Amino acid sequence: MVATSFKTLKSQEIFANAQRLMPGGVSSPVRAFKSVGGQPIVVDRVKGAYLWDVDGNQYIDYVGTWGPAICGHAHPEVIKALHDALDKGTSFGAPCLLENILAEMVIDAVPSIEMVRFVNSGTEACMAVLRLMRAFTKRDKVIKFEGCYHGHADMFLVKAGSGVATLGLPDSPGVPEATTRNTLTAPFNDLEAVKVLFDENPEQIAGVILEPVVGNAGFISPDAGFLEGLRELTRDHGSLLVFDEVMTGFRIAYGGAQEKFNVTPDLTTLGKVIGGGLPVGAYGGRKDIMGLVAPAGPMYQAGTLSGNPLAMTAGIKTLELLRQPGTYETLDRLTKKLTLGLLDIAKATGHGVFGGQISAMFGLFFTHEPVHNYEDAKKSDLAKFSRFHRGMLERGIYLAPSQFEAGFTSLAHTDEDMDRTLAAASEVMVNL
Ligand code: KE4
Repeated sequence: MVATSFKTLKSQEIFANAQRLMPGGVSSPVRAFKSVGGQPIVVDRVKGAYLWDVDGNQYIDYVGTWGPAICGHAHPEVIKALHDALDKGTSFGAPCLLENILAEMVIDAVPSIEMVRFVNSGTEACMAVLRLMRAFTKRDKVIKFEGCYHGHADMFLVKAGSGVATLGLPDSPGVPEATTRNTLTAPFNDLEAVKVLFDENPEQIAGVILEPVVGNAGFISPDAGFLEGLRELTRDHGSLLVFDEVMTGFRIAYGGAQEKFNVTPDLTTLGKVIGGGLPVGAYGGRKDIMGLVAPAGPMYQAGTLSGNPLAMTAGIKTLELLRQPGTYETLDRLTKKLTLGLLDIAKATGHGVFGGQISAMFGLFFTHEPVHNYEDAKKSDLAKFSRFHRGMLERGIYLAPSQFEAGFTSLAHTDEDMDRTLAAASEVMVNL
C-alpha cells in the first residue's frame, strides 16, 4: 500500500471561502477539479518535483504549474537569480538588457524565430499572432483544429480544448458570432479536411494555427506527414503556418516541436517555460512578418509589464538550465519509463488504454480505440479517468485534473518518483 494519510480539512475550508470570493473559487477554471470531481487541494508550497498542500500532504507533481516548472519548482538557481534581480526593482516599463538576452536565446533556439516580441501570457501571444497573420496576408479567415486551445481570446473560443473542453462548454457566451465567423475548424490530423477548407475559401485564409503536439485535448501526437502536409498546403495557398508552442516550446525539444519534427512554421507563439514560472508569453517568426509589429510597423500590440526584468530573469535562467547537454535525453527517458509503465499496468489490469509521450509531455486515455483527434478523445471513458485521478491524488500523485490536459515531467523527477507513481497506479487501476 502506497502510504498516505489523505486529510484535506484545511484545503476544504480555504476553498470554501475562495468560492465566496472568486467565481468557482479559482483564478483559472481547470484548477477547480470540476470534471474530475471532488475538492481541489490548496497548495502551500512547491519544490523540485513536489508540491505540499495546506494540510501538509506531499504530492509528486505532474502538472508543474501547467508547464513552466520543467526544471523543477523553485529551482535554486532561478530563485537566486530572482533575488538578485529584485534588488534592482520589479518593473521598468522601458528597454532593458535582460530582454535582449532572452530574445537572443529564443532566436538562437527556435528555428522559425528571427525576431520576437514578449508579452505576458500565451493568450496574449496568440491574440497578437492572429492579428499579425491577418495584417501580413490581408486576409481574415484562420483555420484552427478542434480541441486545440490557443488561450481565451474570443476568436479562438471555437471548439477549443483545455478548460473549455473540460467544462464541456459549447464555447463561450459573450463571444459575438461576427467574431468567430472567420474561425474555421478541422479535425486534428485530417489533412483532407484542411484541403477542403482551402478550396472552399480561395485566397481568404490568412493561415493555420495549431498545437503541433496537442496537449489541450489530452495528449495527441501528429500523425506522420500531418505537419509536413500543413506546411505544403499553407505555402501553396499563400497562407501562413503558425505553431502555437506555448506548451511544447522548450519542452518537446530545446527548439520545440518544430525542431523535433523538422517542420518550420512562419510564426510561433511561446509561453510557460520561457517565463520560468513568471508571467511571460512571446510571438516571433520571419523578420519580414515581424517587421509589421508596432512601432517598427503599423500592427499595434502593447503591454505594461511585457518584458519585465523578473520574468526575463526567470526565463533566462530556465533556458540556461535546459540547454545543458543531456537534458532532453533525461526528460525523455524518465517520461517514457512512466508512460510505458502506466500503459502496461492499465492493460495488465484489463483496461483499454491509449497514450504516449514525447520528451517531457505525456498522456493517456481509457479507451479501446486509438486517439488521433478531439472526437476520439471525447469517446474515452471520462468517468474512469476521474476515478483514476482521484485514486492517484489520494496516494500522493498530482495529475492534471482533466482528461483534456497533458501531463508534464521535469528535470527534478527521479526514477524513485516514477517507481512510486507506478506503484500507486497499480493499486488504483486494480479497482478502477
Ligand atoms: P495562457 O494565457 O494560459 O498563458 O496560455 C494560453 C495557452 C495558449 N496555447 C496553448 C497551447 C496553451 O496550452 C495555453 C494554456 N494552457 C493551459 C493548460 N492547458 C493553461 C492552464 C489554464 O488555463 O489554467
